[in-house]
Amino acid sequence: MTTTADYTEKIPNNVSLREDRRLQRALESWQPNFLSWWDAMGPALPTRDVYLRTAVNVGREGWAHWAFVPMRDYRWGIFLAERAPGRMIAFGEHKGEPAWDKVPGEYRAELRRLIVVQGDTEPASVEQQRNLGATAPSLYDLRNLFQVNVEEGRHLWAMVYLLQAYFGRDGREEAEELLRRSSGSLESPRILGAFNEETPDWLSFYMFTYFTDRDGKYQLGTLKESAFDPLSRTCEFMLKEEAHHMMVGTTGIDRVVERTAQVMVENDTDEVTGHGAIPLSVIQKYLNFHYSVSLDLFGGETSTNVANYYTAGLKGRWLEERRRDDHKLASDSIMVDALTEDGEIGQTEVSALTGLNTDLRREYVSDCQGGVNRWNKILAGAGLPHRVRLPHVAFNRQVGAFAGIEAGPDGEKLSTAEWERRNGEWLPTEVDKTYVRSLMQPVYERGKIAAWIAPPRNGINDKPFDYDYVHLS
Ligand code: BYC
Repeated sequence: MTTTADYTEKIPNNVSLREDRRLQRALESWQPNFLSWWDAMGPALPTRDVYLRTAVNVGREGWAHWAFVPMRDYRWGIFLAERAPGRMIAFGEHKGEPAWDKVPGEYRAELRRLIVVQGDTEPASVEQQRNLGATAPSLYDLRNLFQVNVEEGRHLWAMVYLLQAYFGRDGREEAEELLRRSSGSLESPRILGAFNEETPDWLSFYMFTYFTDRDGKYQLGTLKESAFDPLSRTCEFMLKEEAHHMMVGTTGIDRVVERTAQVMVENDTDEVTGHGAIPLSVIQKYLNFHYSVSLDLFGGETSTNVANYYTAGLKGRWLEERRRDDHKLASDSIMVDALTEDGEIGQTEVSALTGLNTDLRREYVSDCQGGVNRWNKILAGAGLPHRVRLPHVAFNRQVGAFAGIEAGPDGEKLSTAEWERRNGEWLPTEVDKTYVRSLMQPVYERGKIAAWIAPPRNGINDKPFDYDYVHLS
């Protein structure tokens, strides 16, 4: 296998697709359905072309090509990271055996499920972000949105390739279903909760790309450890693209906080709405929402599903090979968040295997704390005493140990009545959302930026901020 993609093919790929006519035909017959979905559910703003990167190579250097591309002509392709010759399974009951090139019959259903759940999130996010182009704060941000969108589309291709190449007729049916479900639909919603929420404004978009894309980073990181080598190599390459998406979120929130801090200092007030900025209290509420729904994406604190995935070698831990244990965990234990016997928020000891969702979630939480530290540094740098923070893991949860109770951001248990009365202090209210939406006026002029956000420090691919990143039609 070469690392460079074959762009003479209808579907660019580095998986020698032309040597497997059956698969090629199956994917080529899915392609027009993908394009119809893209036309109906992809970015709504009409554009002539956009300055985009396209993956052309999976090697270490120079993997992307940059050019102005009409979005519909983006070359969505299939790329697997290079094969690691002699790769061995690093964990679970098959530890030390050679990685699999095919799907073992006994794990077919579980692997298909993992790939379908992963695949379902990719088009969902494109659907959620469909209308954001209408209110972009700058051409730079508009470009970043579209880059994220086309790459999530490519990540859908990545999962569809696995389904069609390794799961026969079931895989082809699942590939069609991925285009049929849709975010927020009552009849046929996306599989995971966060992917049925709205992304109606750019503050939500930055929070989503910070918190929800970061779940993607950790889930892809565990699938990269998979004994099923094509899944592992697919996820490895997806992670490369994913880094940009998180940069968009991280620096997006940086810039909102920076602008708010500036307005607070200039006017010596916390009340920045009169000055067209987003109050820190509203930023905190958006953070609380996106963080808590993203915690739900890790599944329950204890889960027999995850124990089975691990033991079978399907889904590993974050940086599995750096862990200093036996990589089987059959006799280990872990403390996980739980309701105590008297119904209080506490912890309990469970087997390390059933606690693996918690293990992953903890890695994620400490990564999220990194963002909070950055934003607090911006506030401190502006000379302000205000700080943002992550709410308690029990706050606003719909999945796992705390799904059945209400808790405030400090982890205090609340009655349903108190939660009903007070949740507007912690989660965006209609008033907050309406205010944020009122700020969302498009700025499409080169080098200009909306008043509620600071410009970025750097442009994209060494281009300046005032580059003409997007040509509207
Ligand atoms: N919403 O055994 P449990 C990304 C279900 S993001 C609704 O505790 P498990 C991206 C669960 O399916 C990364 N339902 O869960 C980001 C199970 O149902 P069954 C996406 C939920 O299996 C931004 C039941 O509840 N990738 O890439 O241990 C933009 C009991 O759950 C939810 C993956 O998630 C929920 N939030 O773990 C674009 C990786 N949570 O079996 C892209 C693949 C749980 O009783 N998925 N349920 O019918 C997995 O590894 C696991 O399925 C999960 C759940 C981590 C999601």
